[in-house]
Amino acid sequence: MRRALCWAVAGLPAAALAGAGWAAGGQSRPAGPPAAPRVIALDFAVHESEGGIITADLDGDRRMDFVVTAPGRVGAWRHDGRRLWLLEAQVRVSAGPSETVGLSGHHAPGVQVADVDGAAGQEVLFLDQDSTVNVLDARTGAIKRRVRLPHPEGSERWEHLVVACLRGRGDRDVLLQATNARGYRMGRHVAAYAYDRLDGEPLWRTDSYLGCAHNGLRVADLDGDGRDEVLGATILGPDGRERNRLPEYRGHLDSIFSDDVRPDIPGLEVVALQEGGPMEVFCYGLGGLIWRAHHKNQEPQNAALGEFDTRSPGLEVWCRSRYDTHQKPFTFDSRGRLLGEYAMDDVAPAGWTEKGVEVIAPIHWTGSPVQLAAAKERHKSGDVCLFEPLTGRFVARFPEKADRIYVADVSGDWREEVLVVSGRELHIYENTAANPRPREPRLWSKPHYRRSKMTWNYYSP
Ligand SMILES: [Ca+2]
Ligand SMILES: [Ca+2]
Ligand SMILES: [Ca+2]
Ligand SMILES: [Ca+2]
Repeated sequence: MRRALCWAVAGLPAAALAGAGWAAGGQSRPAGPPAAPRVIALDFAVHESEGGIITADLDGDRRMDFVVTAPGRVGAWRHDGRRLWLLEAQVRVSAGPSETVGLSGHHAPGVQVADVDGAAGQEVLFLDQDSTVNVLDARTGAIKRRVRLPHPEGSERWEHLVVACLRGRGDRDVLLQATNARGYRMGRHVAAYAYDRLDGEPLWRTDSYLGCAHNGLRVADLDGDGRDEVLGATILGPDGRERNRLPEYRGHLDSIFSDDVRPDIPGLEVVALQEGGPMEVFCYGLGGLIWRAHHKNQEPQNAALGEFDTRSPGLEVWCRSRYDTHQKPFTFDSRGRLLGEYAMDDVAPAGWTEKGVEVIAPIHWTGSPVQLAAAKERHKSGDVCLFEPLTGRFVARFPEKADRIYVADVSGDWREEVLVVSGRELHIYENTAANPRPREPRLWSKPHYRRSKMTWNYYSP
């Protein structure tokens, strides 16, 4: 089903609309003409907080498809919008803050897609509310396996599942995470299972993992040895042993990301944001802390890592700031030095909520080396925008009633699209302007991109 939605880009200068050159980091590249989204009809709505969306090739035709979750529902749609399957299941998605109701937190899809059994085709994996790992044939939705696993003492149930490569044999391992059932809930309990021995003993387990307060664990192969590390204030090696722990800090981590922030340092770096204490941003890796920085002790709360300024080596770290209204974003360079700041009120178009932006993700939209950020209006099913993180300049505004926003490369020309779940529809916004660098490798060829896009939630898109 396709439906043309009319465009309105209120409050933007005509030059921006015409793609008449925007400047960031010395680059000048049109943002591309806005286009009506492609619309896919869903069979259920995604409401406040619970459930989300991921993309993966479910049917093996090398085109990216979509899995959407909501309480009691898991559905899969093909690239062209045809429904592949729909399942009624008590998928583990959670409403509200995970520190009171458990993981996997606001907007988390609670589902993974990977080839976990090594046989033909991909599998879809999710936990249900009863600590059972459900494994489906990704193409048909047929249930291949259900294994109920004992959850740790002091926890309510297993709450978060992530597929990882821990033994160097591909995506054949499963990480499970749970919070303590009483008090301020943190996902301290982690167990790793070989997929083919799900009903046996775990590879390892720990009750002392220190992660984020609001989102489930994420993984990335930090040192490039083909095996994933578990990211948090503690970094666990693929064998479950603690490799690193952030130096003493107060409060808790709010969100966490991984990318090659510092190309001069081997491997990937981790960036995490502190709530409490001096409100610092931490950049660290397997070798320990690289830098910690704050800007006037303002809470960073949300961040986007990306190439936002090509004159500044490495990736920049954009921070949104905490303010409930009148946000004041600021950006650090890859060494933790302040690059700039601005007031959201000075850059947002007329009519944009004074509460600012949320669910902010870096996006390769234009195809130039400089990335933009995509976000939605905060605390409402509102509009979606693309903006320059460094300057705050809004490049495009998509009139929407966005309940979820997700950025991923689904069209196949390596650039990324903006996916919006609005009620019972999925809207896909694609840049129809010519791609200036069509030969770039697809982002999915980077393992950490794939991991990142499969382990997102509201706080760590
Ligand atoms: Ca496909
Ligand atoms: Ca590794
Ligand atoms: Ca690096
Ligand atoms: Ca840079």
